[in-house]
Amino acid sequence: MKEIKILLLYPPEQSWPKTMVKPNGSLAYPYLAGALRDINVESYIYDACVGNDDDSLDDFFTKSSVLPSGMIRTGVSDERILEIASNYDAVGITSIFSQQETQVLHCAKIIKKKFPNKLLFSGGVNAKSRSSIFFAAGFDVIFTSESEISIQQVAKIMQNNSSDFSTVGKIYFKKKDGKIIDNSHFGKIQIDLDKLPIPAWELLPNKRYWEIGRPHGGKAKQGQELRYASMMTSRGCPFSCSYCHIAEEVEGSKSGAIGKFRFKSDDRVINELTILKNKIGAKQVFIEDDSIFGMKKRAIRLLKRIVGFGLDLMDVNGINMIHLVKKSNKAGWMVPDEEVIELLTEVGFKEIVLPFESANPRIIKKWCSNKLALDRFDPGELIKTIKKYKLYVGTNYMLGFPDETRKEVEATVSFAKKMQQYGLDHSNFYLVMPVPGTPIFDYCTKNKHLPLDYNPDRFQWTKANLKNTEVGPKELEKIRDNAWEMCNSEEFKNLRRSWIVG
Ligand code: B12
Ligand code: SF4
Repeated sequence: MKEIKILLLYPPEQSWPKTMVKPNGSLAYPYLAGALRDINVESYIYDACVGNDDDSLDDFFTKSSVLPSGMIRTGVSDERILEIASNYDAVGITSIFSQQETQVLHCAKIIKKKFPNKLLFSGGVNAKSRSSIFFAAGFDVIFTSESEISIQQVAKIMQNNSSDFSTVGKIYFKKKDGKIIDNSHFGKIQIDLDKLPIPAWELLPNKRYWEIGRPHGGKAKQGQELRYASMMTSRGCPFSCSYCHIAEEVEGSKSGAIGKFRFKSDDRVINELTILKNKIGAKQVFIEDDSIFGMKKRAIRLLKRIVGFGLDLMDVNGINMIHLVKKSNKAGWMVPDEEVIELLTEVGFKEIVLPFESANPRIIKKWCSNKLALDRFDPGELIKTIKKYKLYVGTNYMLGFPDETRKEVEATVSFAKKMQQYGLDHSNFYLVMPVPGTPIFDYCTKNKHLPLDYNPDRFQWTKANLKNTEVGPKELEKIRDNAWEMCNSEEFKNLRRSWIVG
């Protein structure tokens, strides 16, 4: 059996001027490295945005360079990436963010050019959706789903000195003759999440992330020591929003049933928390579940245990408003679920962001899974109730759906303005940004709202990309900018501006 070593590389980050660079550090690699560890295959995670102990942050992190696109590149040099890659038999490069694609492809090209015999593979929703571009850049294997099982299979084949991956499901791969084989129609994902490997968090450059101190959300107190880590207690979601990568992923799709809500047992979650606290030395934890309240009672129980654990909850992803309200005596009408809101305060929540998305029930119904439209509850009442518990309340809105009328865009902005009077702390406005792998992306390409040669560098929430819309891109960007200025306090705006670097 051949001994093999696998490098898992986060590429350098690219960002538009006036936005903040935050290192990736997402959970794909800790899970994949955990899967490889479980079959005794050595792997190493290198984040080219922040480097490792042999790289001095002062040499590159604060000295970003400008790319031909006008975006800013933050990370170690190409030469350094090649030096690291030289020690491994295979290199994986994650592509979960479409807006980082250019950096992924660049890394692939330079590595393949220098080391044509190294196996190059990628995964993540963007890689799966843009596989022909990825193969053209030099990738040999693209994983089309959650990959803990399939990466072990690929590694075992490499150990047998073979590159015939025809038995591995949930991948596309390039044969020696250049032919691309699609194996996405078979293969397994993990349904029982307790069987997932324990993430190898220790392989992340945690100390560097903490030193840089740019966690991806939450409110850090002035002077608070940051030692944060991410975890997931569940995968999947009961909803299927048009702009979500798991919305149409069911049994038989290219990724399989990754949209299905699955969760870890309490014991498993406690085990992971223990590792985070004792082995990783984390003090704060981000819960990254897509839909933490997919089962409300379970979520509350778990959140309580997390707080009792001596780790601070930094932020929780995936809270839908439907979980903050409950049925009332009036048929179809929902009222704030004070019990849940109070519990959230007890478990340590400092902030809740309400994803209103749109003030128009038509839009919510058509594009946002009909989650919770304004004709089913009183939003002012919800904000006031949450404020009663002294929580910080932000809101998120989306503007510029492909068929959204001018009147509808204006209605959302006026609604946001009106909500301010209930004591909101901030209002964020995101331009609809259809990304590959989502139903809205397919709709937009089919209906000629997105040109086939669209530019993934522009997949950023302040940039309008859609064509043939009632409100044109330039005007939409202006409406967004004005809405943000109008609906936020000077204090909040100054805080956000102070985050900008580069
Ligand atoms: C956490 C998170 C973040 C964090 C990441 C930091 C952190 N420390 O975790 C932060 C806040 C920075 C973030 C930011 C953004 N995010 Co985000 N984020 C997520 C989230 C919720 C979880 C990611 C994660 O850890 N998943 C868990 C792991 C285990 O799953 P995974 O990443 O899919 O990996 C598996 C497979 O895909 C595959 N795989 C993945 N990579 C690789 C690589 C190889 C080599 C192999 C073999 C396999 C493989 O195997 C993995 C294990 O099973 C996802 C949604 C989701 N559920 O994934 C959105 C998601 C990735 N984010 C998304 C978006 C849109 C954004 C933002 C643009 C939001 C914004 N408006 O700014 C930014 C972009 C940031 C950037 N750098 O460009 C989209 C991306 C869609 C797209 N096509 O681009 C997603 C998919 C959410 C969604 N449903 O739309 N995000
Ligand atoms: S609620 Fe969130 S995770 Fe669930 S389908 Fe909608 S966008 Fe995706």
